[in-house]
Amino acid sequence: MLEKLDQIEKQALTALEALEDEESLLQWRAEYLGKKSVVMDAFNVMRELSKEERPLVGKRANQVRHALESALEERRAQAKQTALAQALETEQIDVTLPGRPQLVGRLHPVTQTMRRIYEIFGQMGFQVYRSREVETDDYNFTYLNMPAHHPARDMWDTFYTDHEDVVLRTHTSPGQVHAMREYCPEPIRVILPGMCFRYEQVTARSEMQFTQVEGLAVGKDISFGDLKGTLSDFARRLFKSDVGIRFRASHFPFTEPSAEMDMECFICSGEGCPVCKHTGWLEILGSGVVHPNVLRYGGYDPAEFTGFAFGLGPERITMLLYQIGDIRNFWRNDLRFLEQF
Ligand code: FA5
Repeated sequence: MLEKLDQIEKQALTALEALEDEESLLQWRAEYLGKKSVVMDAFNVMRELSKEERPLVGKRANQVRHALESALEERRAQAKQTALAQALETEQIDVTLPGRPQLVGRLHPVTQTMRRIYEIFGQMGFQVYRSREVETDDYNFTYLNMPAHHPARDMWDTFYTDHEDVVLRTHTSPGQVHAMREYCPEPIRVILPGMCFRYEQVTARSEMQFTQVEGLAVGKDISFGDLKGTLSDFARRLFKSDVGIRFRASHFPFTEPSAEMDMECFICSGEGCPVCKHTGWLEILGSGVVHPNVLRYGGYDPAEFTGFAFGLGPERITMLLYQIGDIRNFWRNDLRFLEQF
């Protein structure tokens, strides 16, 4: 048996030298180290051996097994090295090729402005209140003090739907009444952001679809002075400078008195250009003291409560912040434009 083991060891090691690929190495392993191999068989036949022979054969069989196992591992490592050397020789890597850039997405410039607006009003104690984009005629008009057939409705070119009384909201103001009905009789300090839709001629400063951020404060002793202070402070925080602003008397059926806030046109520095309609000023929001009828529709007693409201246009503000000359860029999906922000 001992002689047989010596012979097998020699034979196995010689055979191993000629092998390279993993498949033939596995075959070799099965033949010389597998269950039915001579080496393993030596352990099985031990029982039949004499007492003296048994430990000698056992020891030798173990030695051979270990020798073959380590020879196999060594051969495997060698084969790996050879394969690597061959690959380096034949497959060339051009390290001077430019890498493939990873496309990283980013927030739309208007979304960035909206988030800045939330942050500033958040610091002033306003919470974000989400309201629906599809509205009933009542919320978009009637509860905002514009009964059916009232000519003031013409101030907003409206997308009507096939459903009677259902419109795409023309402004975020209907959210005022939703918020009031939910919070009444508590005081309110909310902003209501979202998309609005108008059946309008698209120009450099007006889109059919645009965002607004509405603001609403309802409580006791709230005055027009609070409105002016809040909005002036907002403008200072947003533009981080003493940008020229002005309040201009205006009219909205749901506020009395009403005012629009303009900002000095950044594009022409007040000289006049198509964006500011050659006035030097850009209107960015409408505002006013909440009309008593609207408070009543919201459930508040106007003898006890007052409030102010405003609706601003993030697109217009983004145009001012980055000196963008045409509002239509926001929906063109042109990456050359969007990647600048
Ligand atoms: C309103 O929509 C009123 N709901 C605002 C308001 C709220 C007044 C609360 C009083 C109290 P106006 O139509 O002016 O008002 O629009 C408000 C702002 O939305 C404008 O100043 C402008 O910044 C923006 N805006 C209006 N129309 C467009 C448009 N077509 N494209 C882009 N921005 C617009």
